[in-house]
Amino acid sequence: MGSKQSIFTAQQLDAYQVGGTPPEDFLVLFYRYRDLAPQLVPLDYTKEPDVKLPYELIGSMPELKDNPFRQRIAEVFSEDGEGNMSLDDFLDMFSVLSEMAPRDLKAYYAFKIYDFNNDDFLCKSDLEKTLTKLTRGELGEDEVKMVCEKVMDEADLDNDGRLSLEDFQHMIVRAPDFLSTFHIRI
Ligand SMILES: [Ca+2]
Ligand SMILES: [Ca+2]
Repeated sequence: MGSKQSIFTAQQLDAYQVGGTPPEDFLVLFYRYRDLAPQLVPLDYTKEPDVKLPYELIGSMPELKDNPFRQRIAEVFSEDGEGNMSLDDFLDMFSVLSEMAPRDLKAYYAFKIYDFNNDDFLCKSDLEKTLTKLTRGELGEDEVKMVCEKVMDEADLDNDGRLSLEDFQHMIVRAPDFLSTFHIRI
């Protein structure tokens, strides 16, 4: 047990707990992270090493590799916006994807993930990309466009032709499928 304690300082462990990751999950996640690249991730984080794992390793994890949004997920949670992840990024990602995460928090990140051009709104083109991925290519282009228009019609409460986070939060109450790709069991 002594070796576990020396990976992080007591303050770091406290901070991670405040961040919402239960302590037991935290160490499990740390080892998951480290196992992706033991040569890059030291067993001493007390001096906060500047380590980032490349997207290729993150995206190949069994929890993500079949998720059509894996690249967007990694981009949204990585500080560099390119999917390369520090341990902090990695912990944030799993705490939001966890089945325990509050729905509002999940919805907030789902919105960011679906906002492909990062302009804080879901426009038609964001929605079309989202639907194509959500249905894993099973819908033809015309069907995607139709569903998209229907979603926009119903969800765009202020009629500005795009969905704000608020529009989106209302929409997912009736369309929980938009959150279902973001539940991950660690
Ligand atoms: Ca957008
Ligand atoms: Ca709107």
